[in-house]
Amino acid sequence: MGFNPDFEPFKLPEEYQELREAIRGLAERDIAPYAQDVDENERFPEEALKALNESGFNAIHVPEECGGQGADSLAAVIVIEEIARVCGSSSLIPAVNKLGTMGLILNGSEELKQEVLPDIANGELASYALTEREAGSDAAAMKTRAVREGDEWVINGSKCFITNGGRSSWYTVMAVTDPEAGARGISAFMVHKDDPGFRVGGLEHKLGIKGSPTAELYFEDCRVPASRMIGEEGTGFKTALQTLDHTRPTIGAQALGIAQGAFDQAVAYVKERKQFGKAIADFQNTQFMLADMKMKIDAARLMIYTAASNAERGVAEGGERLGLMAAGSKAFASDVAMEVTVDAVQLLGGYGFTRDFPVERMMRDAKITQIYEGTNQICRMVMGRQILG
Ligand code: COS
Repeated sequence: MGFNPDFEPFKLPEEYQELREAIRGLAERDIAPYAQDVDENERFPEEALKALNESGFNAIHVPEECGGQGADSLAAVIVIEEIARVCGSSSLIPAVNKLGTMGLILNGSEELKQEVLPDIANGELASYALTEREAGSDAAAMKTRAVREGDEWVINGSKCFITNGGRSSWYTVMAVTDPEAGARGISAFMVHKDDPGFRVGGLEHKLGIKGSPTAELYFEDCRVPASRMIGEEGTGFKTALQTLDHTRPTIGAQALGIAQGAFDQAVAYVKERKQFGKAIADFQNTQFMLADMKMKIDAARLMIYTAASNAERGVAEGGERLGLMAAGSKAFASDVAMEVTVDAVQLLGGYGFTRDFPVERMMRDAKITQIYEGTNQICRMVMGRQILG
């Protein structure tokens, strides 16, 4: 079989390359200059939100019929990757907008989509509320309860670790509607920040992604119209897990971007830094470290892009199980991000340990990617179950 130079399965089509150039330019111009300040002051990246909203990169996944751009999963991961390359906190704007709306997009009614999604396309934020204090990896053990009263559902309980909580207008909330039915007794709702009985609690003080608020949510007789349920009663846990099958690659993309950002910083530094009369780039130890970092990043990128493309085909083909690749790409890319950022700090030596260079921030930001949207242990468990059928 002869090599056909026109067949380039591992080269992105031109429109994705152009997208990367556009978002990289925006990220370097409008997001990178504020990343250190956002981290040090633990403040929301307002500049990033403005730039992303103005350019439409805030939520490119929202379908065209709901006022969005209808961009595919591969485009979405490229956007998240490029933002994360300069600021992990800011990359959570498009990533969590997708997480907070994916269940609705997959399983919600047209009316509910029209009620919610135009707001997100127009620059408001969405979040995803699954986790509770006593129900993290074991998400089906949640206690938040929704009871039907006439044309409304009344929700009571609390959620924690909600990314962009307090900044979002819309929340996808999973709650128990039938306590006797286990995972099949959970339903998903869209809750608005102005719904009566909805309250945002305290913020977490974290190791990294300090620009993105992580909040508790309280539901105290919180009333939502019955039309706000996503899909049928009892399908909420499936919606929650299907969502994660689509969005774990987006967290993988965040990890990939953080790794690439740290790698780029390290490459620039070793060419400048001189010790023993030459640039440290001239030492074989440095070259071997960079080679290992590059191999891992390239492998992670292939996995993430494959998982994202797979998710797109899954939608087109009617919801095939996507979990294996989604969980694997997220776990792999986040482990890579941790390893690469630690190595980047090492290559910068004492300077890498200071806040004068961004690699220590990237190292701290990388850690959460091994934990959220399914710890890497849960991701491996999801993979194990699928491998063994
Ligand atoms: N898509 C759709 N449905 C799925 C699914 C998927 N990917 N995975 C499982 N389901 C269904 C199962 O088919 C089962 O439904 P039926 O009883 O109708 O067959 C139901 O969901 C329960 O599945 P299972 O028994 O496997 O649930 P478990 O409680 O054993 O485990 C895990 C589910 C551990 C995979 C899940 O709780 C999980 O992913 N936990 C991590 C949560 C997480 O990622 N949190 C981070 C939140 S975002 S920061």
